[in-house]
Amino acid sequence: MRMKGTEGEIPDAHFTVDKQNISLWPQAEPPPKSGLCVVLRKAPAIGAVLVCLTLVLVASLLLQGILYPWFMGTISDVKTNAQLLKGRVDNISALGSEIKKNSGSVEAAGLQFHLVNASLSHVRSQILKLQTSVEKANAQIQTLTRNWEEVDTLNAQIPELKRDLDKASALNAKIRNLQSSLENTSKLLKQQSDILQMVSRGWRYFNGNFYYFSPVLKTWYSAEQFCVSKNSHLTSVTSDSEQAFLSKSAAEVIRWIGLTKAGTEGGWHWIDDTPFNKAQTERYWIPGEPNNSGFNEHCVSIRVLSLQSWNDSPCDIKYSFICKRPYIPSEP
Ligand SMILES: [Ca+2]
Repeated sequence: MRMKGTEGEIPDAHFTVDKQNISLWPQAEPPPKSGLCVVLRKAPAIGAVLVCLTLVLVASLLLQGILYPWFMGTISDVKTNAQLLKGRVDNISALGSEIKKNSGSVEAAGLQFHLVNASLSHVRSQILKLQTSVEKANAQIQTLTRNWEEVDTLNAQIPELKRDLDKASALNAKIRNLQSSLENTSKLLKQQSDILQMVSRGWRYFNGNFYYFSPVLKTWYSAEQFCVSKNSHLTSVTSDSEQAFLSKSAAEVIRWIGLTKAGTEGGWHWIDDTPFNKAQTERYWIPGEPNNSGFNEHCVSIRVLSLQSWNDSPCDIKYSFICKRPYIPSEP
């Protein structure tokens, strides 16, 4: 061991301990072991040994007094640090378990996050669709608004339109009347046309009937056959005006009419099936007629220009004759 003092004042002290032998020397290099036995043998050296031992004891005591508390303090510090470390390790373990626990939650949270993201995307697309729908609805609302404004304009025009409609209704009524008049005129024209057509064929029109005054002479039956061939019969007489018309138109030429007793038991009848009115026709006979001269006068003719113009004659005599045909308006 080497104890170093203040440089220049105290020289370094050197010593060795070897099997209960302590050697001291003043210089850096120790003396050779062969010299130790020499020292032990020397009495004055014992005091130095004692001094050395004393110094060793003092040094040991000093070391024990200084190092032990330091060592114990260090141990205590180590223990404290170890406890602190243990506490931290425990905390770290607890944190690890917490982290493990939380990692599952983090995964679940991640999954939830993805789901939420997907839902958000869906919601965004729905929002976009809704925006599109809202835009379309707005456009339709604007169109409806414009249409409504047009409806308002039309509503404002309704009174005027109603007046026009009333005028149109009045015009329609006039047109209907005109149409009716035109139809009547058309009927009359058609009737005139029919009459003219019949007149052009030699017939005369009177009070709804056509009459044909034949220029040729035929027996009563042949005359009737001729009339039938012209869609008519020998004429009947149903009124004073007709009787006056026939006697006047006969122009004092003897002409057969359609009254006969032939085919019956003495009774007069009209060949066109008009009911015979004996009371009304009494005044149409020439006074003294019918006399049934020779009991053979079964057919009637008009002989004179008078309301009393009828005479019964034999049916096979050839006279002129009068056919009668009701006027039936033809379809337009
Ligand atoms: Ca007669």
